[in-house]
Amino acid sequence: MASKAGRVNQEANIQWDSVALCLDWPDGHRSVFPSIWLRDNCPEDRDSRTGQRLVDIVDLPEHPRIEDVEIKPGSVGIWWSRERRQSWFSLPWLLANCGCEEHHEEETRSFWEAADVENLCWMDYAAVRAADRAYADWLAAIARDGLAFLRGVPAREGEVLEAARLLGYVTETNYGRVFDVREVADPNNLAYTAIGLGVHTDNPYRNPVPGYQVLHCLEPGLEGGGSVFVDGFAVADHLRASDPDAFLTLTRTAVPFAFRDAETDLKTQRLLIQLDDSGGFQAVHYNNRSVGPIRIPAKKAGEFYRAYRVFATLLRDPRFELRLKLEQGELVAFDNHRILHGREAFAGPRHLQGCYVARDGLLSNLAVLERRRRG
Ligand code: OGA
Ligand code: NM2
Ligand code: ZN
Repeated sequence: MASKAGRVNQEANIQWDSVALCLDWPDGHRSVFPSIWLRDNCPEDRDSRTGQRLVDIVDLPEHPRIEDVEIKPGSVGIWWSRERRQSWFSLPWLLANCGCEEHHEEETRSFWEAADVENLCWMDYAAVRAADRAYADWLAAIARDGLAFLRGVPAREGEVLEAARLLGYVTETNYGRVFDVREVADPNNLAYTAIGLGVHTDNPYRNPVPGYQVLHCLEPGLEGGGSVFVDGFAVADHLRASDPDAFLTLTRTAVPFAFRDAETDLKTQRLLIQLDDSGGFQAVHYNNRSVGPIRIPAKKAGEFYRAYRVFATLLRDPRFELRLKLEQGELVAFDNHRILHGREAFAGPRHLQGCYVARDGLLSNLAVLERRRRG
């Protein structure tokens, strides 16, 4: 498929009737824009300062008709029947908003497994903070791979919050704005003990589930304490191919998750594998420590437990694992709706600081950086 950008500098062949505008681009692609869609997107119906729309769908004619079309280099003007107005659309804008299947969101994520871990992104904290280009590269790596690392993050308390601001807005939870992952005397969560944790996503019992997680190593401890990361989408993709029945079951069975301590009582239900409206991956949620009793008809229980076990077995297959030990001053940021993380049991004074970041900031920051780069 030719890229959209490749087409925008060239003129299109334009045809129209009263209910649609049809643009044939030089590479043979055809875009068809229904008159109601064009009428709904008239640029003059937007506030010039904010770009926000000033009209509501019910303010528009139900069956707007195109009366005439005027063409200038790079843009097309539409005269509307029974309205004294002409609306101008730029050709690049029309192409960028073409509604055909082919132009729907292209996959920008790339799923990885153990064999690919050499390609995962490690960058220097100072470099990412010093230059927009490096900053954008680091964010883009998280968007693509679901995680990226930093080294040279000063091992001081609270620095994780500074680093987290690179991604977006920090989400405060019952664990605080920042949480200390270390062994404590009276833990409310197994994370605050020295035992190993199987791969999981955090807080599936919360609504919404925290979007990103940042973990910063202040003190790696003496023995053990290595980290494991798994791309949940790579595993789910493998499951889709290798056991379609199990895959389907996990995309349809809501699983209860819960967390409870003296002050908190969180409960919600999640699909372990959640798809978007076109069958792409939306989220993977998995946390053996906080699964509640699933309420399921007896005749469906067998298939659910089979599917759950097959998925859980794949999640611990070394084929999908990235294993490393975070050293002092190293930091990982990862998509908590995609990447599972775990740790080995440890001994000695290990201390990580972590926080959660809301989901929408990363792509917003990346888009703004990209906008600035284009000038
Ligand atoms: C957690 C967790 C990882 C670690 O706190 O949820 O997974 O390396 N910690 O201690
Ligand atoms: N902590 C580290 O989701 C979980 O319960 C994992 C989260 C306590 C914030 C642990
Ligand atoms: Zn965790």
